[in-house]
Amino acid sequence: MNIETKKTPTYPFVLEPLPFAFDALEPYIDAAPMQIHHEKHHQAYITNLNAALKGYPELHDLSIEELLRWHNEVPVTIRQTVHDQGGGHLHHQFFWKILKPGVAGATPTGALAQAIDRDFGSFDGFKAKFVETGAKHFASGWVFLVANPADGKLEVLSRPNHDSVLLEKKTALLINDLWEHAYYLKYQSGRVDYLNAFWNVVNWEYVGQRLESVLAGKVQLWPVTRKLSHSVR
Ligand code: MN3
Repeated sequence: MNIETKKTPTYPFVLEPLPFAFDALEPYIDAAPMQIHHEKHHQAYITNLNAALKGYPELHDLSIEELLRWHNEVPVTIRQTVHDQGGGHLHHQFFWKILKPGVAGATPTGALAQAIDRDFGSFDGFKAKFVETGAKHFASGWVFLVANPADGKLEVLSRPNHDSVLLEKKTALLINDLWEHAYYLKYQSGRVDYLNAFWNVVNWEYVGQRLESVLAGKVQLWPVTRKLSHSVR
C-alpha cells in the first residue's frame, strides 16, 4: 500500500507496534532503550495528548498534522499541551518509520540522491551537515532533513523540544531524535557517536518515497485545505 493512502488516524490516537523487534537495530540502537523509547516515552505523549483532547469533541476528527498546523486555533487551555505532546507523537511515529534493520551501508537513490547531491554537494556532505547540526543543537530537540514543497529544495535544520516544521510549511523527510532518552542509555554523552551510528539504520527507500510524494504533489504533508473554524474559546 502506498504510504499516503491509509486512512489518517484521529482521536483517540494509539501507539502502533514497531515494524521490527526491539533488538532488531542492535548494535546501533539497543533493545532496552528502544523498548523504553517506544512503550514509555511515545506512549506517554499519546496518553497526554488524548487526555487533553478528551473534552473537545470538535477536535476529534482532526489528524495530528492538522492539530499542529493550526495549533494557534486550538483552544488556549490545551494549546501548549497539544503542541508539545502532539509534536512528540507526530515525531516519534515518523521516526519509527525512518528506522529499519539490515540496511547498514545503504544510500539514497533516484530523485532523493539527486536532490542531496544538488543541495549538499554529495551524500557525505549531507551526512556531515546533519551530524554537525544535531551535535550543535543545545539540549532536547530533533534534527531534520526537510523539503520546501514550493521548489523541492532540501535543507538541514534542528528545532527544540517537539517543535514541528509543519508550522513553517516545510515537509520533514528524515528526522533524528536529539532527546537524551533516545541515546543516553547506550551512548551517554556521546551524541556524535549516536548520530553517526544512525546512518546504519536509515530506511532510505521510505525517505525517498516522502520526497517523491512531495515533488509529485500527491501529498500535502501539512494540510492546507481546511481550517478550524469552531474551536476558539
Ligand atoms: Mn524520543
